[in-house]
Amino acid sequence: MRLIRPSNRRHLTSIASPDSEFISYMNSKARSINKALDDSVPLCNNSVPLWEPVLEVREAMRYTLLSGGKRVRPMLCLVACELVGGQESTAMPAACAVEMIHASSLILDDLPCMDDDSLRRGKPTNHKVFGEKTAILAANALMSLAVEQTLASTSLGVPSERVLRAVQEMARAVGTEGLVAGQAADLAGGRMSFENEDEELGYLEFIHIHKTAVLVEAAAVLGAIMGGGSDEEIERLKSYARCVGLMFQVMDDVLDETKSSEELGKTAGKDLITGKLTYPKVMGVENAREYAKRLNREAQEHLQGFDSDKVVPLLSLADYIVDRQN
Ligand code: GRG
Repeated sequence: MRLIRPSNRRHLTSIASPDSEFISYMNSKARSINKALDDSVPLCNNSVPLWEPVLEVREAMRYTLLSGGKRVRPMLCLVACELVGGQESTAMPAACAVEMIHASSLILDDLPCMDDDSLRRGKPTNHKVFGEKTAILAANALMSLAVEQTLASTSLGVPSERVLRAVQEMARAVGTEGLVAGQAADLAGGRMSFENEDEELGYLEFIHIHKTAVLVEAAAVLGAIMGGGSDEEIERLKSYARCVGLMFQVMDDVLDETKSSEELGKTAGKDLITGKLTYPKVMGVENAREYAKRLNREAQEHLQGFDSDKVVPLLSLADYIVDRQN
């Protein structure tokens, strides 16, 4: 893939709008990711049809996995791998694994006992179509498939130490140092009382880092590990991805408050109704937008030192996230 470095990218810290070349780059990456995801959950085993109840779980897995997400996380994984000198194909199983974890978390998050949502990506949520029991089974099956996929990278010739390190990073991103911690803090957020605004902001940042940024971070780290990046390269990509992940969630909060359900493909304005702790609530919409822009500049600074041409997709990805409309 050849992305021309726009002239305003000469200084890595400059901010530009995502260009059409980047959008077609993203679409082409999304096409390879979608193909790999499609192949990863077949509806039969070696052409033997599955029993009806098992088939239903596989259909529920495919429903969320293949229902048109933006594929930001797997794309980041592939680009990180290429940035450190690896091939896209080397990181594809890990990229799919990260998207499987994301899909699993969306299914669980939408359940009535969690965020209780009925609309996701403009379609009924998983449990609305398949029922709660099947949705929970599908979410768990996606988690275990994520591990299986990553381990299978050894068959592509990736050294087993890299694969084990990737699985360890992935597991950490899901548990009480990652998604689970963020979700638990988020669910309790509305009931918490804080001494002052700083404490409230600290709690909010904890939620967003764990609920969103950690998986974005894992995507970049897994890609860099699979591509054979040095520890220093992995650390720099991790710092970039943490800023991008946090910025992603700040913008998610802003969009929830400023866009319609039709524009978002999910129930808009829900955070306000449920009294959820969000960045616009704590600092106002305009300050939240400014904060996202600051995080974008910080993210781009972490990329200094990498090849200035190869880094363009990551600069554009950060711009895309801060400017996104859904
Ligand atoms: C054990 C996997 C697992 C999770 C348990 C339920 C849970 C803990 C965590 C929920 C985490 C969650 C849903 C965070 C929201 C992150 C977020 C910003 C989602 C929207 O991401 P996009 O915009 O979605 O990338 P698309 O639709 O484009 O894929």
